[in-house]
Amino acid sequence: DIQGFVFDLDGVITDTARLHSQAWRHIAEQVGTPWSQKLQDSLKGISRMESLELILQAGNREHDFTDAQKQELATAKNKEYLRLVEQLTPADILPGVSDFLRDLYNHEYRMAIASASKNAPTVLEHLGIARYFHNVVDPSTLKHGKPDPEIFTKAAALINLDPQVCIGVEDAAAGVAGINAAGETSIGIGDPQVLSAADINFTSTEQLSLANIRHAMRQPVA
Ligand code: G16
Ligand code: MG
Repeated sequence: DIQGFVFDLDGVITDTARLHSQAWRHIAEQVGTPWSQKLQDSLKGISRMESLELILQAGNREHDFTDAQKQELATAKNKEYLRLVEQLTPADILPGVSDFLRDLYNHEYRMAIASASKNAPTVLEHLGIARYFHNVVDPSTLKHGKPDPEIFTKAAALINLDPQVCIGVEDAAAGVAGINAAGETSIGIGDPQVLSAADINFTSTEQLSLANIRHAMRQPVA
């Protein structure tokens, strides 16, 4: 029986991608590398320093900066990102997510966040939902990013559960792959063709409910 839920943050709980993009765009302008939708999409779920490398590569500028200068650029991006995060409110929670989290909490499921973002705790505070989560994985403690299962394995361990009794919720194919490799049940939010590896597919966060999950699993969740 399912006892816990592990959530990705960006694209599942809220849309932080637009804020990351806004902040990275300024850095791209500053270093003179071109911005494109494709570049923007490639940054989803990728760590801060890896994102910077992709942006520099897009303008063939990856060898033009010292490590110290790259650190400065990443710090500047984060400062801008945090300024944007300050403006987040509960209204920025994706549709259906607040009710679902409250329902899980009332049913005493254990809940954790598995996000590549070091700013996840700050984002949760601004959204007003930090209290629902028993734990947030600190991505700086990880050796591998998604699709490696490490972040999902760690999330289950932090809420004292075996992966087999956890459901992971993701909007990215790499995340779904990580959940599956961790031995958890996966819910993919988004295009079911892109997320065909997921055990359960929902096209929108609005479909997140215990009733829908029970129906999809055809067995009692509680
Ligand atoms: C998120 C975003 C990525 C971002 C990463 C690191 O991942 O999707 O674009 O680069 O976090 O964020 P930070 O610079 O705040 O540490 P996720 O796993 O929540 O989708
Ligand atoms: Mg995501």
